[in-house]
Amino acid sequence: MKIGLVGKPNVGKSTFFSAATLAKVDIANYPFCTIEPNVGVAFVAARIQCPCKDIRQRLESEGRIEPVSVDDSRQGSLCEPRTGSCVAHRRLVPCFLVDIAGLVPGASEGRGRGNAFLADLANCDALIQVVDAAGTTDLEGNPQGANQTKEVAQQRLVEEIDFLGKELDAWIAGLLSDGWTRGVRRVQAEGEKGLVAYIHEQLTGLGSTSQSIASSFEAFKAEQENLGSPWDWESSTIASLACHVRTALFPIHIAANKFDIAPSEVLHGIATNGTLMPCMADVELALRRAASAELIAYIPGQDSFDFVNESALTEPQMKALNHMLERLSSNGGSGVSTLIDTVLFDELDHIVVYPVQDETHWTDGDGKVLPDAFVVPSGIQAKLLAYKVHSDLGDGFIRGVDGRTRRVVGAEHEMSDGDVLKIHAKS
Ligand SMILES: Nc1nc2c(ncn2[C@@H]2O[C@H](COP(=O)(O)OP(=O)(O)OP(=O)(O)O)[C@@H](O)[C@H]2O)c(=O)[nH]1
Ligand SMILES: [Mg+2]
Repeated sequence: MKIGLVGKPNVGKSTFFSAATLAKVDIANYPFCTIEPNVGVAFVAARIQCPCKDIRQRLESEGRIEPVSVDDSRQGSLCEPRTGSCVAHRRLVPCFLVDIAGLVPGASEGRGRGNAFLADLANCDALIQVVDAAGTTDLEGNPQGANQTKEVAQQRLVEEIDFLGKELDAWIAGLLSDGWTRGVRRVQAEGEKGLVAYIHEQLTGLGSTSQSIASSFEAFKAEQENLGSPWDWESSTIASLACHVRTALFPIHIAANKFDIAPSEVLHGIATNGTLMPCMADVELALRRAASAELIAYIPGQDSFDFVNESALTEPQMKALNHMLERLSSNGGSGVSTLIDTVLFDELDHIVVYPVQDETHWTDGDGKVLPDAFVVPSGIQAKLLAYKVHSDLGDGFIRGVDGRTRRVVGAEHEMSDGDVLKIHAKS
């Protein structure tokens, strides 16, 4: 799973990226932690508690282990995650983030990083546009002073959101226009179906599916009057088609950043086709750093934190942290990890499942408890999950066994959030 961070200069993309990917060293044991400078791993808490909670309950009820002691640093967790971590049965799973710089006017015409920039976007499963909700910068990112009025901030915000949409629209319109005559010829042979197939083929690199193209084509048609035949379409008609296709292919979620200095009610009436979340990326970054230094105990996503080492704090540090505590509680959290969580689990509709080799003890071949947590589309079929674990497991799939119910399940069994599955395969 890969989420791209995009936005005009100086809005806080890199701050958001650093904050979201800064994990305490003991959980950052991800093999790809530094793949490229702008690619990192954010650890997101699974929504359902780790199944190691079920194991603990069983063992406790059978009197085989003691209840959790107060000094247990893992607060009861028994699993052995290969990546991420688990404390108090809060299992952290990896999600890739990419800091994509280079949104400039005219990217679709090759300005700035041009097509390389757009190709970076196309490689992501979802996009988060970081915007300056405080209106302190213009479209090129030049500072315009703090303390902007709500009207000015809103006007800049709308302009900013439109700007990315228009660049993407122009790029897609370009891809469609490139072979338009070829597409139109298919209409003569196959009717409208041929045109839809052409659009789908032109845009497969962007993750288009025939279904998403067909439905955005319907929405486009419903909006147009006297459409006429495609060989007569003006470039504005193709642009409108591109816009419909873009909203289907690239829902854009918005991190309304710098919310700490934004005028009140700035987000009222702002329309988007994805999630809109107030964010304070620099607050999140400061808190994660303080947590890494073991000055505070902070769980990303929460609206407060505890001081753990007050005597180590200087007076200015104490003051700054108290100020951030206030901001956190008045905004209901910094928004950073809440937005990633919402995009991953709600917008992209993913779940976390746990493949194991031993359906009784929920271990792998080496006896490790629940070592793997896979982030997969909700309802994924057992056999497809097997392919994600290993292609041999998919090819040789015989049956699965649900770890909780011990029921045998077939290749088409649909997985739910928090499921534990043993896969039997021919070797
Ligand atoms: N007040 C406030 N400032 C922020 C916040 N997040 C980032 N900033 C500041 O915004 C400025 C730009 O942040 P960057 O993260 O470098 O922005 P960017 O979008 O990566 O900029 P480019 O890489 O130039 O495109 C820095 O001075 C940050 O400290 C926030 O939540 N609140
Ligand atoms: Mg940057």
